[in-house]
Amino acid sequence: MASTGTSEQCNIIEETVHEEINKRFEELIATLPSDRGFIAPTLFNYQGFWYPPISVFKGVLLMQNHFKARPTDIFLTSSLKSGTTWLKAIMFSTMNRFKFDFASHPLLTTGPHDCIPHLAAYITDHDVAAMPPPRLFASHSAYPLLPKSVRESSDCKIVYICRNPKDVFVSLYFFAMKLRPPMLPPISMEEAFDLFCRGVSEFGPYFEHVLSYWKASLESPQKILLLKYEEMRNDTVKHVKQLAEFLGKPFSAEEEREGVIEEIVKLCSFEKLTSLEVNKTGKVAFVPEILIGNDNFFRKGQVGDSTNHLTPEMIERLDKITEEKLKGTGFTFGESKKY
Ligand code: PAP
Repeated sequence: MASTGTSEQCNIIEETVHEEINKRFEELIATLPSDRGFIAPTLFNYQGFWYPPISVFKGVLLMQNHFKARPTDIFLTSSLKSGTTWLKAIMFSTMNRFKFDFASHPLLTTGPHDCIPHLAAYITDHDVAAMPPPRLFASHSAYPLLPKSVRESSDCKIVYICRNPKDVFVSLYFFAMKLRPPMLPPISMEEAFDLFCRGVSEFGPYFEHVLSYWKASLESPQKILLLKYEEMRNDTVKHVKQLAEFLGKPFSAEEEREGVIEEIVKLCSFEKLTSLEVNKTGKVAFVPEILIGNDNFFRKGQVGDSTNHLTPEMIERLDKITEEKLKGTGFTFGESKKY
């Protein structure tokens, strides 16, 4: 892939860099601990977190070594199945509310995942330096694995969303059942649950992922906003307002009077997004070789669905792990009024 400018103007990844990363990737993979994945046949533990050996992992290496943060950058970060799709829609429509009207909004014809790219996938074949500010990116990487320039920037913003681990597990299991290649041996819910409890799941361990952002948010509250899926479900308007303020784009009194926040909430609601053709039949390619139907990112969108799928023993085991992991951290997962 050819560069289209000087390194100052453009940081599209050069072919030689791809070759170097491929070499490093092959060397790394041979040395990393591995285990079973929910979706991928094998996961590799890189810097304490589990990655599938696909181009996203290579993208993480590219992102860590070649991405240069700018003060205006905004990151949406999350572990899998914590509310990324929903927050992408909310963040995109909040940040771009002066550009688009609700009757012809891009979200009516574009899936949320195509509105905010995942940096590790996107950086492999896009010129991220050419993107106009503010650049919005998503990442499933835990905080310590974000590029150094992002962690060290005192200006760029990070919004992290987390969710109750029981619902994350159930959501992830059903997602994996749809996306796991049919040639792989099946994985039962019990096997997957055991892996999750041992901390093995794509981009996990889940608790360490959440706590990495929790700790960072305590150190830099002006830089990192931690949102909880359940609390957002309880009062979405309040959280969209909080998000806009955090991102430096507060709603004016006039916007509030005109119901702009409610419009955003309605546009991004589970009901609205799932009614759209693009989210029923459209597909997203995070990396060129993998096309995923947008419908896979919407299932029930409920809080507490895990109680319909987990046995009392599973709930007890995961509750106990949650208690142990969170002990002394000051962090608690969100709760729902309807839970
Ligand atoms: P990802 O990590 O693969 O991007 P992510 O969007 O984080 O997935 O999580 C998907 C979950 O969010 C699904 O939960 P469920 O399996 O328990 O149903 C999905 O239904 C839910 N979700 C997607 N869009 C919305 C929305 N607009 N409002 C509320 N929940 C949503």
